[in-house]
Amino acid sequence: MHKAQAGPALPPKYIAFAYDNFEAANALVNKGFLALNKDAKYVKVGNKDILRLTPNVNDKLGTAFPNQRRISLTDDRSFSTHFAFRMSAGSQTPADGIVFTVQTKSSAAGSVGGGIGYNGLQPSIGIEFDTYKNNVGSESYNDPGLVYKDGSKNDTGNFSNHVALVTNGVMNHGNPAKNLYNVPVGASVTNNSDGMRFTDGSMYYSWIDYDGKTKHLQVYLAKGIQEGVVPAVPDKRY
Ligand SMILES: [Ca+2]
Ligand SMILES: [Ca+2]
Repeated sequence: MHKAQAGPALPPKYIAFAYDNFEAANALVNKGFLALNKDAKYVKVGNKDILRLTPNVNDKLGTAFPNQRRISLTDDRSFSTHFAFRMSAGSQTPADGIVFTVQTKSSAAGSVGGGIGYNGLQPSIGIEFDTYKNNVGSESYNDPGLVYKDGSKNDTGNFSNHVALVTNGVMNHGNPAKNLYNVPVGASVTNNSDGMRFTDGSMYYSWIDYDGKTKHLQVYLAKGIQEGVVPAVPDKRY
């Protein structure tokens, strides 16, 4: 952080912030740096204060957005982010997943269900980690079924496990103009061994880098930091 200098204020060239621990005493948290919505809250797990978007209960919704300092992506600006997440399987098909989104609509945005909180959010881009196959009725999104690490498929039920790049909250992967990339991530067969199944209770790490000059967006995903960086979504230009 830089102290303000005397003289006319210049627009910031960059801003950076990091949370290693969502500690309640964290000054940025207490000052409302992040807007937490609906069921999102800080809870303690072990000796860590984490941001829990939703509890493991049906029909919950939680979002968190920077509340005070918006980041403009005009003038070819770039961004880079890294975060860790964990989703736990319950007694039912786990749903619906989480999304990292960059949007300018509202710090209170969010919606419940198969839209993973960002359905129709415009303008926005979203990188979703989707665990539920929504392919019927008003939630016909052409989500892929489950694909295991060895390449075999399980298309029964509503299990899914994919990463996708979506613009303007157009959830249907059958709309290639808005829904730019969609790739199943190899899941483990047993839900708790090798492979990358988002709801196996493991900690997952994602890096998302956007180059404003080349308009390239890269998403990386790893299970367990010691396993290194595994690209899940190849470089995609749009
Ligand atoms: Ca889905
Ligand atoms: Ca999806």
